[in-house]
Amino acid sequence: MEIENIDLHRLKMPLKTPFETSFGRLTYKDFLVVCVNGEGQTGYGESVSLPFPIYNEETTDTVKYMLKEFFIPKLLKLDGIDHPEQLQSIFKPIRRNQMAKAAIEGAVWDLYCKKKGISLSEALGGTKKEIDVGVSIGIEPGIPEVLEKVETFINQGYKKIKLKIKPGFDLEPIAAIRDRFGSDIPLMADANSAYTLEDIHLLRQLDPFHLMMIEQPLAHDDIIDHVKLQSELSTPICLDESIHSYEDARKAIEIGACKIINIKIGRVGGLAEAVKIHDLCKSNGIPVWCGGMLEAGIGRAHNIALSSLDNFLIPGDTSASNRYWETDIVTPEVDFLRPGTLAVPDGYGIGYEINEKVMEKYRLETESFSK
Ligand code: OSB
Ligand code: MG
Repeated sequence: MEIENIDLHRLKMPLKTPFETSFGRLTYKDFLVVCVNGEGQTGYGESVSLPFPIYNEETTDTVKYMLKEFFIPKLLKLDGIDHPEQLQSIFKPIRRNQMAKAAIEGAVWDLYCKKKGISLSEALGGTKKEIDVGVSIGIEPGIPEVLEKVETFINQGYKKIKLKIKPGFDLEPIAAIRDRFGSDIPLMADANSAYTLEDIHLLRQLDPFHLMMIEQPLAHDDIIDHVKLQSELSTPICLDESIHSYEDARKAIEIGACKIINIKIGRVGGLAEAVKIHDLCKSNGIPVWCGGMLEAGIGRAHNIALSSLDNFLIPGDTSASNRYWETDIVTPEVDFLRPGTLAVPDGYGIGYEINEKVMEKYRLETESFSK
């Protein structure tokens, strides 16, 4: 497969409503769309980085820098490429920068699938035709706002409600949700590393609420303390920030740091690594789900294809486009097949077309690179 040139578009899309986590508040998404062109076709990838290094160390500007200086030149220097999995070894000498690697790798997967005439789901070994999805609710000004959002999303049919928590906004909103909606709604909490082992007593008080899991309660770079915490909690711990690779996942599972893993394609450096982590978890009896980074439609499409693998046993964070966007950059927009489910497209590649008009509306700049 020949790669002739690559375009980088920078977009800024306002979120319908601000999204707040324990690490900060987001009002817009500033991101890159990577277009890899070859033999008359285009593969699309999306950088999932945030404008600020508050979730991990990358930002949209660092991703752009790494793409321009390292990953794009490396790719254009190649004499074609047979399979997207080759990128792992090609990029290996460059440390970390997972979101930058994933953005360009995703575009190459899409192009590869389009050339082969298969869907991305098929190329990854996906088997599901329909996936269950949930929704992530940010930290709200107060409990009434939380309850209103939970009600809206449950009525829409979402199959998992994830509430962001932080010290001072944890037991009360969780208790209020259980009180109002009962013990049967699929509910979990995501702390984004807001606690330490000193908070064990408080976190144990979450156990009676039978949460599906608590996501990343402790430090973003920890697995050791999570082992201690998990041994004291009946609620399963799910790791997000701490898992950057297959090796991280292997070690976390080996020492008992978590019972569930959230896989984000950007956080682990691409689809090939994501599939490896999925397979590892499957063979260890660890269910996985696909996390989200407030993606626009291209990123959402990649998440859907990944979620079609069979060990994605828990509904992911890939909500419909209208959860965050007035209008999305793909057509059709990502929308429910049935309440709380998305169809896995069977068209070639990511299976969604780009809505050039919407891309144009939100585009800040474009840079092009050729051999
Ligand atoms: O921790 O999962 C997270 C958004 C930005 C950064 C980190 C996280 C999130 C979300 C939103 O929870 C998930 C989504 O709906 O895309
Ligand atoms: Mg998370």
